[in-house]
Amino acid sequence: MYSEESMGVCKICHHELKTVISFGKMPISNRFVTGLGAEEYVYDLSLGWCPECLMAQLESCVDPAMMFNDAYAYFSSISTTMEDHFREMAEEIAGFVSGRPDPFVIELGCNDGIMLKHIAGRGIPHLGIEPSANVATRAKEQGVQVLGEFFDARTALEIRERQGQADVICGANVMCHIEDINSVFEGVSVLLKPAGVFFFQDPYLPDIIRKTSFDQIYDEHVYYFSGLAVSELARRHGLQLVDMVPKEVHGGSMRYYLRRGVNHSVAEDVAFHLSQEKALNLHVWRGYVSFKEAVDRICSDLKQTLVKIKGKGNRIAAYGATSKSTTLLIYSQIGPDLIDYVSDTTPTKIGKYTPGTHIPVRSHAHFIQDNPPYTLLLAWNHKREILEKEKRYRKKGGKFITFFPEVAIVYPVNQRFLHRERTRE
Ligand code: JHZ
Ligand code: SAH
Ligand code: ZN
Repeated sequence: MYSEESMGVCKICHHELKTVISFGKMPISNRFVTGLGAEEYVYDLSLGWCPECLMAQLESCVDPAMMFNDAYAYFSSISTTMEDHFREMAEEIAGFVSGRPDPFVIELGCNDGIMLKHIAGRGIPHLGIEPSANVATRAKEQGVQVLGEFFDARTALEIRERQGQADVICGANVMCHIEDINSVFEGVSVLLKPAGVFFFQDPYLPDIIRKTSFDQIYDEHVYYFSGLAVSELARRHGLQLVDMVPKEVHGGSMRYYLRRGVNHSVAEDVAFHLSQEKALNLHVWRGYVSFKEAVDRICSDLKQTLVKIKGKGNRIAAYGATSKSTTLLIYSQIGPDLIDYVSDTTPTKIGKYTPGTHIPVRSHAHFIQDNPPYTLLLAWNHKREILEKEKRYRKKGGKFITFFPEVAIVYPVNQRFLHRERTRE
């Protein structure tokens, strides 16, 4: 189901949404531009919140086939942090299925096989569901079994018919991408063995609100989950939220564990996280009213900081041509006049231009050679890994500019200690 006409209505319970923030017209966040003449597809990006089922979500969505296809720009295996993270996830799954008869593991959105290659390597029967053909090919090259489709209730029935039910159904950074999430949950509840586990992780709404990390809001992220909303969604589909485990990746994520049925023992942490979410007022409209103001403050601080630095004749590069920076750059009106280029290690992004803002994407080798005095850290979620990787750049005087929860410049005082200069009084 892809529905421009359902704009402003909750995709889960059909209640009217309340608008949290509108960003205006945006291009497709992962569609890097080859030639500058061509017109880009645009849509209205706005975040809404449903007062009935408590789900934060986009008010209108982009057709999934326009985002996830054979030219998908995001390859998961771009960071060693994520490689480590998914190796651990595979170990947890292997532990869970060990000793079970006929184990079967399904991952939605397996991308380039970053997680499932470890399951395949252990000889555990598995299936990755991955509609983006180019990344799926990479997964297959690593011995992963892949079904090149969009997962929904229909695909679930087809898989069950062919291969039976699964012990584990999981997904990272994919559940929040699927507009028809009711169909996904319906599919999971028929495809999961009665004693199986369904778990998924996505950026956590309370982290987005606390840090004002509004760049997480873009076309691919249809939903912004909280435990409150996930437990309600699970309930509607005969599933139960039994555990919640925070993960540091992607700027603050939450992993949700669900089981079929309703009478499971629930980890104490669930009540803890739900009460924290209520303390942030995420169950009432009050929790969302000041978000736009906080976003606008960061955008204007960031723009002013860059204008000041550029005004003194400095070159400014950016680091990480991320999908999420599309929202940040366009909404803050930061373009090639302020940023000379974005450094990125993804071969298919290099030589192209950022969507909407048209900043050139250059190789990491170019960045090292150019040695710009300032670098805007767009891939802020990989900060630890990148600051470590760029020790030499920093030692030579290179400064990173960060912006969440406020604009700051990371100075290389010495290798182990980071001094942060506040840019606001
Ligand atoms: P990164 C994508 O988001 C899209 P993005 C998607 N919607 C989602 O939810 C998450 O992933 C999972 C580059 N880089 O991870 C590589 C370097 O150049 O923040 C990437 O292009 N050098 C599915 O796009 C980008 O930065 C480095 O050392 O916001 C990082 O993209 C590192 C670590 C990364 O995801
Ligand atoms: N799990 C990986 C990939 C995230 S990128 C990680 O965390 O890094 C999101 C992936 O989900 C993309 O590769 C995209 O093609 C895939 N995807 C999008 N809609 C999907 C759907 N309906 N079913 C399965 N995968 C989907
Ligand atoms: Zn709703």
